[in-house]
Amino acid sequence: MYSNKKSILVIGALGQIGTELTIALRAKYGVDAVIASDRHPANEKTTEAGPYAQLNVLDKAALQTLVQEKSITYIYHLAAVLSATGEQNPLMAWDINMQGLLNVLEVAREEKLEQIFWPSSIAVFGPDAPKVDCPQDGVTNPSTVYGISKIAGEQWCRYYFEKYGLDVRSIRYPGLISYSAPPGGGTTDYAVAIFHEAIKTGSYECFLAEDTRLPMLYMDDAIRGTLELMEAPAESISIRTSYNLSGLSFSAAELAAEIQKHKPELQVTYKPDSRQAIADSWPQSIDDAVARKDWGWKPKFDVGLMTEDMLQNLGELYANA
Ligand code: AKB
Repeated sequence: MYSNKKSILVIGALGQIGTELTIALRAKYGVDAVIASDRHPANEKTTEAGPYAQLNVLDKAALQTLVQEKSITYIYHLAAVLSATGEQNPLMAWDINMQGLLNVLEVAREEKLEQIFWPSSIAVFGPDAPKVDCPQDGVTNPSTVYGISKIAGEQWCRYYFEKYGLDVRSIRYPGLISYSAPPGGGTTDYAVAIFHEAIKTGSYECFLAEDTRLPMLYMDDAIRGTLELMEAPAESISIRTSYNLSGLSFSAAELAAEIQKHKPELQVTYKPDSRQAIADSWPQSIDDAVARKDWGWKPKFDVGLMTEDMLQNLGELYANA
């Protein structure tokens, strides 16, 4: 369990998950307890929000100095190259995803940190995995470099736990849907872009086919689940690689129809590109029974609630822009 005093470093704090996780951690543990970091230099927005450090996670010495200077005890390491960008430059993706994680694990071991969070992904599963309700221990064999880096990363997390007792915890996130910060370079990004276009232009050309069904999760649920996992008693954590987590599963056409209930004028066309092959290699839905049993995971948002919340929040953001 968390002690009262903690010093938390979020790596990749300006990304899709990092933006919201940093806010949630600051709301829970205090603004000054959470240092946001990213490879981008500080600006007015980042420094006004709370402590910020420019950090390239590939620079292990800089990471270690920051951890020592700020007496960091917890790291949430979110910086990664996602599936679609990874296929454009596989060796770069491998380097950033693997070396970044290894630097965090090594610094955590050397500095005896209390807890680490690192996200894995449904991309660990490839074409051999069950398509429907893919179980926790389903065969993986990923076909993207992103998936390969995630399955290798999961094994490194387990290794550091078993060999050094490092308390690393992880979730295999499905596609995440949120309105605060855009995703970048993923295959599930269409499910965010379609909301923006529904509000801005009323038309959207989808890069996946209409019957492509993928596992997804609303960001509110993802953040709550992450905090719940990190606060769960260590003895209830039976998975030291990464937990399957499920929330939503819909096809591109089903999502479009849900948005059209509120925005009937929305026109959607489908023009699959290279991301279709990645989507086709992944499961359509995930079985998260182990997370439910171990630490009580339960999503709150169904596709209807998620759609209402996205449209309302994005509508307000665009109205005030
Ligand atoms: C991606 O599409 O690459 C990510 C993921 C499923 O991990 N959103």
